[in-house]
Amino acid sequence: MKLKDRVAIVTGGGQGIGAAIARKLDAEGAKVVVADRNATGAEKVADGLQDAVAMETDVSSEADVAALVDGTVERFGKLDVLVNNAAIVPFKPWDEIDFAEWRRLLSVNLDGVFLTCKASEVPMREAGYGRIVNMVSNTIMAGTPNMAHYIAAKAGVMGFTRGLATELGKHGITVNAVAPGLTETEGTLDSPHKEAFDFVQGLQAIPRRAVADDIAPTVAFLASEEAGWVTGSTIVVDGGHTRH
Ligand code: 4PL
Repeated sequence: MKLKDRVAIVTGGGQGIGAAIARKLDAEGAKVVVADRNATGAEKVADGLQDAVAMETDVSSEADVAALVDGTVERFGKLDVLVNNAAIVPFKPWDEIDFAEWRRLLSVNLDGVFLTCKASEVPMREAGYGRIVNMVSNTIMAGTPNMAHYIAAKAGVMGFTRGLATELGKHGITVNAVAPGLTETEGTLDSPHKEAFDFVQGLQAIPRRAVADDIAPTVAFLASEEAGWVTGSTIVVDGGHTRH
């Protein structure tokens, strides 16, 4: 058990890759706060875990994020691990992305990461220990169509990961990113992304569809104590699609 008695927040933990991460951290012994805008989804995931709670959270809201971090420390006494997984995953041709849509995506997928890191860093710095894992995407490397604003935000998170790692290393806090490729989830299967599976599979080194459980173990490793010398890195977990 890599995470015995560690306390973790997983944003977007109510479904998809986030839910798989919540279950994996739980299996490794962590107490998990499942944060999601969808309270029902978060509760369903938390109910299946050993010592977990659901918290309804919109990561683009500073007040929600403050309540999430304060609530975690109140409930479990500390915060060791923050997994920034919550995101909008759009499928929008460039011609349909107007400025309002661009701003909305950036506010959730990029500002949301700023807010959770800003709030979580306080108890982590006090403890002199922390693990921050930011979920990005191999679309940064692939330039996947119909997601220009999403790619911009994820590349922003990757850059932020490097900058924040530099500033927090002296406090015992590591900051890393995980970049999945196209993965089977409720979200991708219920969207135009599902049309891309066969094409993407043809580009991968390993010819099968990714599932959320293919992604979670890499997150658990970076969240663990033994990953202490890894910081500022982005690990691509995409079956060899981009080979970065
Ligand atoms: C290759 O992160 O990485 C579709 C949708 N295709 O969200 C993603 C690829 C999608 C991706 C992603």
